[in-house]
Amino acid sequence: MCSNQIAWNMSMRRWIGAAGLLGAMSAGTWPAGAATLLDPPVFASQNGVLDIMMIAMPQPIPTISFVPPHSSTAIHPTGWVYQICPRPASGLTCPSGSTTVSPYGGTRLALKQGDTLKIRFVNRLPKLDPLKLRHVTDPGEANLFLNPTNLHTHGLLTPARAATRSDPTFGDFVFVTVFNSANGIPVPQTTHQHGPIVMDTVDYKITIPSNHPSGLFWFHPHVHGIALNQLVEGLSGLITIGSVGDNVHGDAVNTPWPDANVRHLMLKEIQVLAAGTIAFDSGPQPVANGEVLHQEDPAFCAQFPASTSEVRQGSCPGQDDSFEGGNNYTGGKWYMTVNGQTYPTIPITAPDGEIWRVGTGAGSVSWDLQLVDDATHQPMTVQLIAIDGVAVHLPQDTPPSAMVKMAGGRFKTVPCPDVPAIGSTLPVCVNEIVMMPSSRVEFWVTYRNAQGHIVPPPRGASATWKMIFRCVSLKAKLAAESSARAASVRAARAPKSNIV
Ligand SMILES: [Cu+2]
Repeated sequence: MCSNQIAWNMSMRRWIGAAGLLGAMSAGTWPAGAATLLDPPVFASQNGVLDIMMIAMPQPIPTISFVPPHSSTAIHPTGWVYQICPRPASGLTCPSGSTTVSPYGGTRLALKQGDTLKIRFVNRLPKLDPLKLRHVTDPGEANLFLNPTNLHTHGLLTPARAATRSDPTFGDFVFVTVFNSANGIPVPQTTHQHGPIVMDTVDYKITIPSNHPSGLFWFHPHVHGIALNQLVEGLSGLITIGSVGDNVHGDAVNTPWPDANVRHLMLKEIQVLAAGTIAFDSGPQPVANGEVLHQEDPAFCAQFPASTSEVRQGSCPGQDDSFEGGNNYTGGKWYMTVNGQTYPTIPITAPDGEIWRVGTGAGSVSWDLQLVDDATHQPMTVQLIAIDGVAVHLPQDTPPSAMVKMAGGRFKTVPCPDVPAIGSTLPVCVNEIVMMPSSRVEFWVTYRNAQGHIVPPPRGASATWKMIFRCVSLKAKLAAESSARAASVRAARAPKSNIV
């Protein structure tokens, strides 16, 4: 997958302390044409308040250029994005101009302990073809094709508060559904209607407790039956509370890790179709070139490249799965992006390396990630900083087996050479990270050799962030042995949506 080209070219300084110091950077080298990764745009609280308008709406994705079969014209598929602008803004629209953003890759809401997050939330999502939706025939779900949505702040320790007569705002209340009146009026359902229905807009007011842990969180829609579709169209973003430096200190003089050496990476994935006929729950339906398959299919791509010439840099080609009773996705593409960018370059310029805070807005994909040294083809060791918004803080007598167990087997823990325990905390290093839907992981990236030692990087050193495979079968093994070392998309046959 998630193929990010990373280029190092630096010389080593003496490393000190838990998070360490690493050498100075000179000009990096990476392939021409690979765009440099940009951090998501940020809306930060001021004087204890972040007050924004957030509009869920369709928009072409400029960073994805899909060329259909027998065509030379690229299509920018239409995803669904959160357009965000500061309030007060008049009405239910954001002004055009630089204060309004609507990135497919996601926006970061930067909050502090004690803040109040105020969001005027607006639904301008398109009406959908009910024949292309799952669950629309389930009891109480006949309105799903009108594309109702809402907002959930995943991981925040905040009450699920409903509106009252005296306070019409909602807290993080996933039972309210917001309909776009342009799509028609929802028909009353006799069952499975769990919360209030509102038209077009709702005001959220979410208070961050003054003792809330610092960490990485995210936001996404939470209307049951259609949250998967909205996620894979692009509706998600990041939330940070406090700073990395609240938990991580970088050196012997114990200064907090600087925000300047922190990256935020949002992993998203989207399936784009070539024109043809696709079987949905309702039966076969025609689809157009560039149409997004938001009723996502884990079998869209073959798990392994068909040959060594199939280079999977930020996408994998649709497969003909009809021989297994599935669909023929030939000509389509499953894009795996970082901050909305396909196969970006990440130049590491900070002398101390960087902390990467990674979130996933995937609908059903589990990302199995390794940072692979391009020279040795070995996975590089990184130091784990936080998991799912919780800082890693283990007593010094914790055995490695316990670490693996506590992390639910999602990491491959490896020795952490050159890293002394600081205080009572044991450093944890890994060289493989599995991110299931909704998970977050934060780790420290610096140049380490094949034995995991922090060493001066060779001139022009680079690594590629890859999605690797875990399935062991004869077919898989043969394919793996013959596969190219290039970055690759491993579209695992992951379980269906697991969004909480
Ligand atoms: Cu969630």
